[in-house]
Amino acid sequence: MKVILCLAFLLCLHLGSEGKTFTKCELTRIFKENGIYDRDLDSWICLAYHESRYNNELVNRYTTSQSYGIFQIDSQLWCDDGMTPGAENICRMSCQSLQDDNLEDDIECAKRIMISSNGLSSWLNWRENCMRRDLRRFTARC
Ligand SMILES: [Ca+2]
Repeated sequence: MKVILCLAFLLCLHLGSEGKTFTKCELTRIFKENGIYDRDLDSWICLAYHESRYNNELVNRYTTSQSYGIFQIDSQLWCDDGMTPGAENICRMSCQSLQDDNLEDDIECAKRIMISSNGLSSWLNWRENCMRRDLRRFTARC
């Protein structure tokens, strides 16, 4: 009995810590619905893949801030997580909203980041893994 309880507890812990992981085809559909042009879809999917492996609950902690969600948006500038000193919250949203299943606000914030800086090049992961590469596989068969 103890063993079963223990296993159930571990399973709950495991399930509790696991975010929603989208498929590339789900993301393709959601990005289209939120105004991403067809020609940009593979770039956006590549970005989401290299930032979070499509997992919207991913949080990475750094010395002074955290990054959240599918695009790993940083709390220093873009969202408010209540624990980042001097946060600017330019997207006017809570960072926790970057971890739910509704990606509309995540996409709006990502667009804002692109407009205010260097487009998709604002993300180091995009420059290192997506820029000037053949990205067709990211939207293939979707
Ligand atoms: Ca959201």
